[in-house]
Amino acid sequence: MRIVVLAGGIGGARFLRGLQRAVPDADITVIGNTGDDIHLFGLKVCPDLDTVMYTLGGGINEEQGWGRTDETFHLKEELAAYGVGPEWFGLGDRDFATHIVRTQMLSAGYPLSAVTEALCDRWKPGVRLIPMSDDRVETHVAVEIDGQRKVIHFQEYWVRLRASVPAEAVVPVGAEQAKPAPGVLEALAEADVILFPPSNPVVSIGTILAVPGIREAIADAGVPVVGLSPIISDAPVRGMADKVLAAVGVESTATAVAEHYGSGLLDGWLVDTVDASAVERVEAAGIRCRAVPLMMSDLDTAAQMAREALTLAEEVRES
Ligand code: FO1
Repeated sequence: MRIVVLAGGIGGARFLRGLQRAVPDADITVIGNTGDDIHLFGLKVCPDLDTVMYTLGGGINEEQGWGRTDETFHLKEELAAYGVGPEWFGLGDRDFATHIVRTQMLSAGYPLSAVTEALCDRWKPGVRLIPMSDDRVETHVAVEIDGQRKVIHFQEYWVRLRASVPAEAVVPVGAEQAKPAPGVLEALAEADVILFPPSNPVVSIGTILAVPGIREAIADAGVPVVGLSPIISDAPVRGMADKVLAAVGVESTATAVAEHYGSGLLDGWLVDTVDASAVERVEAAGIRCRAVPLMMSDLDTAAQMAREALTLAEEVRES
């Protein structure tokens, strides 16, 4: 079975681990979000691609869900000693190696998709990880701080500010001019099922859908598209998705997120059992809906969630 998954960071990566456990023989292609990318110390950092690569490759810092395990921060300390910032983004020594190799290859002219493939040669994540685009896309957030309106990089909003101020607007800068990376449209056209894991619907999956051609390819794929709600009982399971949902005028509920994606895109939607009352309204929106446990607390629950999503996809296919 050929499965294509649009993935952001931590939630997407943990779901993918469950999916691999649920269908070990499946051919899984991951279209990774690159809107979180940030240039620091002359290096290109790709947080969502690295979170998928490290999580499935066995190098992730499990508690954090990002960065490497067994990290040290000598480089970070030395940079700070020179007064070279920013200090609010925690890059570890082992993680730096990934960004140095990536930046070296990009400087040599390799596209991000080729670089990602080369990095995955080491990590062997067991999926094909393709960035949504080889073109630069960086999500910026408009905020008002001390009465002054300014636009900051998503990572500064997310990590330095901890999303503590409302996001007035969230803009994937460069998305309109970006092209899907090689293999993205082909994978979508050949997929037997397409999944939206519980990643951030705005800054992760929304950013991938903002690359011209990708939303259309999914809508036209003619195969079941099934998503899993990242919102459980009106709150994001992790992260601060509600902060950016508000910026795009979507309330933080499982139903609202399904309606935000729309029945033109989604055929099926899984909500948590506590949101069982949402099923009727989601189905009224033309999207098949099931209430199943979505609190992805460990590998077994992630695997069960994946099985539920694939079961719903088959129900959709037969209907
Ligand atoms: N998230 C944080 O909350 N604090 C950090 O210091 C931090 C550093 C970091 C370094 C590399 C990397 O790949 C990811 C990192 N993240 C950090 C996570 C990052 O902000 C992700 O983009 C978000 O978690 C959303 O996916």
